[in-house]
Amino acid sequence: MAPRIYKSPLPDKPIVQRSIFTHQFSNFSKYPSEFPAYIDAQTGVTLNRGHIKDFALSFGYSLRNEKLAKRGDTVMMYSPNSICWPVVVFGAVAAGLRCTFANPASTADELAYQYKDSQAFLICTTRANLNTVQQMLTSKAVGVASKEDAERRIILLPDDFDWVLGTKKTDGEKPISKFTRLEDLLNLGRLKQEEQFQGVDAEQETVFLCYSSGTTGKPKGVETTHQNLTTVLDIVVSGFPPLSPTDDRMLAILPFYHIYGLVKLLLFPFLCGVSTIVLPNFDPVKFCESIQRYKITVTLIVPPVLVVMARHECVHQYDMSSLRIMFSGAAPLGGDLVRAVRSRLRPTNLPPLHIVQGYGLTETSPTTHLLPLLPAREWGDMTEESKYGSIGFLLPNLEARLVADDKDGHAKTDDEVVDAPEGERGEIWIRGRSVMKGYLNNSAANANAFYPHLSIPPSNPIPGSRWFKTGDIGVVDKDGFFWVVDRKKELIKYKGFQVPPAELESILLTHPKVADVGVIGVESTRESTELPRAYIVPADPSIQTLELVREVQEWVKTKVAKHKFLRGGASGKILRRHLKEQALKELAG
Ligand code: 4UW
Repeated sequence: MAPRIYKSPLPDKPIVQRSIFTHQFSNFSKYPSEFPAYIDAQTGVTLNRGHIKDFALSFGYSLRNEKLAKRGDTVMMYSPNSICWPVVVFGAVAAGLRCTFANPASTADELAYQYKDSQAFLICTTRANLNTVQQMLTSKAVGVASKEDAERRIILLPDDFDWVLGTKKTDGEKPISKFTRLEDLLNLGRLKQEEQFQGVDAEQETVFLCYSSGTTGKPKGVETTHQNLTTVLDIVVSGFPPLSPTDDRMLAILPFYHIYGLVKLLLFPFLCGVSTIVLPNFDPVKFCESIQRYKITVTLIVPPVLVVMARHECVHQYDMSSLRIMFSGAAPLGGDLVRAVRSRLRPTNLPPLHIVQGYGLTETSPTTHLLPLLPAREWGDMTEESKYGSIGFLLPNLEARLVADDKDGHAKTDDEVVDAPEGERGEIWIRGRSVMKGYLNNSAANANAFYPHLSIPPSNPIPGSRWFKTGDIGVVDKDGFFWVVDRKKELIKYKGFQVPPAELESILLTHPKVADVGVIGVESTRESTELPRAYIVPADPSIQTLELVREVQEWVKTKVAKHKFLRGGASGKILRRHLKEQALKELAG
């Protein structure tokens, strides 16, 4: 039977063959170079479009000409959000390098895993993260030869870009550093934009390596190519409500190291000529204060931010009237929460505040679906309210299927892949040019993640020709809108961050008092997130379980970044209740 393939209601965009750097700067002359590009929300220090181009090409020049890195090398960025990010990322890309991005809260062990796996050499980091970096580089796992060798790999990012711009108001001396500093690499020369991109194979060349566990196992390097990014940016532009450089400003609280923040907040606004106001993390007061101060119109968030907006008193202490759109993604968003935030933030005398969703994965670069602003577009008699909770329609250049059965991933022929009947649920499969090239050096994970195009030899896959299995269960309604209704894969999402159960389990198994363990996510409607919870079999059965739970919970905190802490109830009471529910379910089944 022919597969049931869903397409976008929007027309396809032409596929381009150019580097992501050329693409990012393709609209450069359309907007004045004095126009603010990235603004530090707390200090107001601003990099305009001209600065970004100038600094990126200068950093790229130094990387190449100071022999810090050669074409194809991987640079790691390990820093909270700051206005240094575009300089580092665009500069590294201009020099023909790959970038990998680490969670700024990563521990030395987590960092070592990614540093080695991505084969990174240079690491750009902040003064605050230096200790962890040095610990990582000199650890057994990485084992650099000497302290000097470790120091040679570090590029220190400025705490304060005022020094770099020469606009620092005090006459104090610049702090002395034994490390190469970003600012020292910004005045040695400048690449000519064109010369860097000869020989870029946009279809095949990997430029970003974000880390995702996919459907199972430990985090893996996701090979995102230039063409994945140029395609996703172009299709997002056509699905996103129109933005105006003069009227719109976007607030970046989502981390740039995660694909959602990276593409939608670091790359996308610059391409559209819109200013991005950068905060290092989410803090309710700073969030509201920044919306008032910079008259933010668009913000991209995760559902737990909306929970805060629905409850925190600070929303009434600041003027939030500039907000036009809040885009939520990375985890499910319920209609009740949308209603609660809308009525709280938006008195009826103001233009509407749209709270809509996007959907995607690290592996799809990321956006595949967006909910349009209704009824701003011509969508018959649909109202915005009727689509609360939907992830919207498929973006152009992509195809989707909802697969009811693929023999648990072992389907070998097209006949063995059964699509869900109309209106029924199935696993979302996606195909198109923005789907990743694959997981880095991991043929087993790639074999699980893709269903091949059977008429094309797997040794030479045409980009976008294979079906990527998302591990999410969805349905499509009569209007062609998609709804994510369940997750088939193991992944746990804590406030939009990935928590791979296999990673936590392998760490927990190294604890001497733990004989066996299983990690799951438990739903918290109050916080609108899942919470990671471990079930432990003690090595010594006579041990006090509650004490062990507490001990293990504290111990995990020394091993992993904050979002992976075990939060899903440590008390015996909660555990017992849950186990009882579990037992009842088993008996009923
Ligand atoms: N509803 C339910 C959703 C949703 C969702 C994601 O960490 P990753 O790999 O990637 C992300 C990407 C988020 C994102 C992408 C594009 C976009 O426009 C946007 O929105 C505004 C957000 O989180 O995790 C991927 C997994 O996260 C879940 C889902 O399980 C998916 O496989 N997920 N978005 N709207 N679940």
